Amino acid sequence: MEKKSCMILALDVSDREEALKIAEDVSEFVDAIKVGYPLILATGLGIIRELAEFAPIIADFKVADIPNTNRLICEQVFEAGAEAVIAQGFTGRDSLDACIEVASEYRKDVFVVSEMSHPGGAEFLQPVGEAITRMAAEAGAFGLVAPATRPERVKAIRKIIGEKLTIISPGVGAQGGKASDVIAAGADWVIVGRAIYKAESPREAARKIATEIEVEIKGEN
Ligand code: O7E
Repeated sequence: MEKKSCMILALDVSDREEALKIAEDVSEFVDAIKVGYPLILATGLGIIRELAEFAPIIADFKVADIPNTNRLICEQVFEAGAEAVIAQGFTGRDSLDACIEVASEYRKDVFVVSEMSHPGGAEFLQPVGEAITRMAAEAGAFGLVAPATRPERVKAIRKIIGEKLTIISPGVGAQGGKASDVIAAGADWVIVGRAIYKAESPREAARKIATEIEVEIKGEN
């Protein structure tokens, strides 16, 4: 996945036409589009190939099962045309290994959720987030999913993985995170959903966040 705007669109709408229109409108400002249960359950897995015309697709199924089931899920996801899949880390190393094995067969990537951005993410997952991060690095994942609502946690995860893995970070906008803060904390990409797809002009909203990130990155150099 090429790093240009450092932004990923979370396309959680449930209408096919709306999804395709938003993807086309904002494609200039995003490096990838994340699709998950809301859009795929509503429109079918074929939406991945349709959207791939505009940007690489990350399939957010938060895969969290036994190794054999994880393998079967990942095969479907990559056959459907996704460039990457998102897996949960809490199911353990063997389950994650199954996702990474399938991804490498297809020459695709796996992102692992270490901890989540919502308030409940601090309840059970955060205390084991750093252990999950280390496991994901050892297993050879491409990147981690870390919360934009807690830039200090992004910083801590970056410290553990160094420059070896990437970090994608959801929680910007509707959940209160600020794109420039999370990039400054060490995320490679921010993931933005409602702040773009619910905006009056998704294109203008995406442009604004992309500019904020660009200013932050230029300021660092
Ligand atoms: O709040 P929004 O509308 O900007 O959407 C955020 C998206 O990121 C949404 O699809 C949600 O399911 C996802 N997400 C989080 O918000 N928090 C997390 O901790 C993890 C995810 C996620 O996508 O995990 C895999 C990247």
